[in-house]
Amino acid sequence: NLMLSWQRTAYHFQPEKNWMNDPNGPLFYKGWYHLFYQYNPDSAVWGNITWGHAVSKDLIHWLYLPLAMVPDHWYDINGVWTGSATLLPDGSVVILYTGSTDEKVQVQNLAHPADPSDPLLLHWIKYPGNPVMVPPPGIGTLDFRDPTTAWLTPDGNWRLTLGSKVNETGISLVYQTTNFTSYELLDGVLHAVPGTGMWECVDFYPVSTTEEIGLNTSAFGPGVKHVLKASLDDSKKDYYALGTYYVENDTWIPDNPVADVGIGIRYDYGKYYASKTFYDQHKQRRVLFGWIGETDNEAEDIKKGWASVQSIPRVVLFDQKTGSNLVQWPVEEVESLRLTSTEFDKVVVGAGSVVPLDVGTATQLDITAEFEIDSETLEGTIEADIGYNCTTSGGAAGRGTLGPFGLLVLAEDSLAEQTPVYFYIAKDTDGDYRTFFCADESRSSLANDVVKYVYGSYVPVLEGEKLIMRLLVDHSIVESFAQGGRTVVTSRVYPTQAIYGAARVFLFNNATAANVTASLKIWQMNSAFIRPYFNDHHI
Ligand code: DQQ
Repeated sequence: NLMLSWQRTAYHFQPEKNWMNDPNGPLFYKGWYHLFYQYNPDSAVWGNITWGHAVSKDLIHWLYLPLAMVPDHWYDINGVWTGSATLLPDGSVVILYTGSTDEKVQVQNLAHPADPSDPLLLHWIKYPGNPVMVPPPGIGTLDFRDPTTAWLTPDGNWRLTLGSKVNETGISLVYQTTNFTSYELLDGVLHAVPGTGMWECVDFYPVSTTEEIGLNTSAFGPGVKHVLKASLDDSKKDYYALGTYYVENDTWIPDNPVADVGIGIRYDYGKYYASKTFYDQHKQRRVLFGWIGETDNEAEDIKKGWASVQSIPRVVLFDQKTGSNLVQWPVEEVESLRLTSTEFDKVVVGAGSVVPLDVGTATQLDITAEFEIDSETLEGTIEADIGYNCTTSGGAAGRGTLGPFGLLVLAEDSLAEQTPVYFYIAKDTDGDYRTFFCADESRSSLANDVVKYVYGSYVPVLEGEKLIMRLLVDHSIVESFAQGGRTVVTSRVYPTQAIYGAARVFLFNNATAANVTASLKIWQMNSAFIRPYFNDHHI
């Protein structure tokens, strides 16, 4: 369908056809990155969930492989749901995943590669003793899912955690094992947060507070904090918090209780859910995948024959500068897609103006931009602007003293369609400035049957720092990173005019009382090869 084919992305992972959701079991094995994913082989809507499978040498170019696991046993006949891979010290791999049984009870199952010498890990064997974990007393049969990668404790036991809830309190249960076939539920919970509801796709991993490297999931000790992430079923948002893991009594305590899991900060303030990290032993980094769903209606997805993309994999690091958040940054391999670039040096964008940036076609771009605001304005007296909030503000069209200003991408010449990504500087009653990073989808499409939000959040800006953003633009998706990845916003948009050769980029400044100066470098991006590994003849 040519009408809808432009919505396909050029360098984001997406299935050839049909429905995809959560990333599952990412790992690096014998020279290949493996990505599994929740997949419906029969339709562009959720259902009949299997594990799709793809491999890559660089996390950007992907080869689709045959389905890794399908619902074919009583313990997963209603779906091979989300799970994780664990790489054991002897180099072998185990997978734990949730099965929805013949009675729709959620249980955890074990699988391992049929041929460990096969770098493609084409065939998987489900353990004959499955399920290996069933809902314990007090836990609902529909509230017990998504096991994490296991970690090794100093006394030689493996532990993993998985999400659940008790009443409206989201919780994470911990199981211990030595052999992956029999498990003991530990007393208490890893963590619980009242009012957050069911925790899906819990992730739990260490980050280094002293070095810019990723850590193996079993790393522990001084200079290490632990991240706990939960995907909130009620709001479909991924929240994380930094804290300390106490292996002795198996609890995790957040650094900042008011910014606890589910009530504090998020990986991404846009369309982004059910994410999962893995430790990439090949490049000593921790890499994050996230599911970017559709925000059009189901009928459109069925018409176009596919649904969802995965985010560009992001490296995750502890932010040593702020000490209170992670930074996320697209894997360096995405830069191999950069083609020609155009630089713009110190472009002055007057209050209330729009400046076109001539880069030719603007559907596949990597943009870095830095902004400076008139220092005179900052010194002057400006009215307090407390309680600014991207979502409830007037979006990019609303005007304040010191913002919004930024970029209009996937914009067409008349600006009838545009996706603004911008900063807004607000002033507190106590005179402090607070910077927000937002994306406004409200004019992203002339179609009226798609969801259009204004997204965003606060972004920490330290003394002396310029305001910087990086945008990955790819036809119907914009991934935006502020201040090196402290705050991230992903926009899923459906332009109807700003497509192919008609898509443009502009600078804009809707502040009433400040000029901004912008310097940018904009690359055209090549398409990635994302195609079947085998032709039909070989399968
Ligand atoms: N998706 C899976 C579940 C998980 C949910 C089912 C999160 O295992 O809780 O497709 O999107």
